[in-house]
Amino acid sequence: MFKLVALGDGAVGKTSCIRRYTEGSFSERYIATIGTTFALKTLEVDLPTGSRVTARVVLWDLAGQPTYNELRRRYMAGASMAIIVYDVTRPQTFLDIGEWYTKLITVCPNAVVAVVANKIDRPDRLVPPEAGSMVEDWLDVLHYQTSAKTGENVDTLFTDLVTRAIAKQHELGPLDPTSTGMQSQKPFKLGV
Ligand SMILES: Nc1nc2c(ncn2[C@@H]2O[C@H](COP(=O)(O)OP(=O)(O)OP(=O)(O)O)[C@@H](O)[C@H]2O)c(=O)[nH]1
Ligand SMILES: [Mg+2]
Repeated sequence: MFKLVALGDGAVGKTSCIRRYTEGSFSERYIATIGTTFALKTLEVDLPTGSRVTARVVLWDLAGQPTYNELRRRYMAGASMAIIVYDVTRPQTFLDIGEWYTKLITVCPNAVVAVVANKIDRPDRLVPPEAGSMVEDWLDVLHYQTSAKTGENVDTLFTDLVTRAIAKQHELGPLDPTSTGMQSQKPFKLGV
């Protein structure tokens, strides 16, 4: 069982990427995530050693709005993977990536991280693909260009992350079973 957290500014498409991956659907309507929610996914992963394993992933979807900073810090604990998402039509969301990365690495220094350039289907794209490649070298993270709308690269993104997380777990040894956050914490909503 692996824990993944989704980070990034409000409305960049964190919920949409998770929904596309776990349910195969997409909605144009923006409904800001309140507090946290989670989804589960079971997948088969081919390891570089040639063996095939079944992995279970808990995908925590954390609200991007700044009010939830404290909550987010608590929910990042124990994550072995993270996606940091930005919206290619809003440069500010790209500029905020460094800050998200710092927040994450302070809590989860061993997490496998992917920076995700989302909404690449949009004709009004402003952040070019080269900017994402620069981040890959700068922060030593994986980098993907996705569209939750068309589904482009979404499966690849998550499958690669899980494959890397499994490889890393082999390097570091097994994690504390309570660290998925499932045993000790329940998702809850704020403001309702
Ligand atoms: N065209 C296009 N629109 C997208 C894509 N991904 C998300 N959107 C739209 O962007 C808006 C925000 O998406 P969400 O997935 O709710 O964003 P979020 O990052 O979860 O936002 P918070 O929960 O507020 O942090 C919605 O209207 C989505 O339909 C995409 O790949 N392409
Ligand atoms: Mg959301």
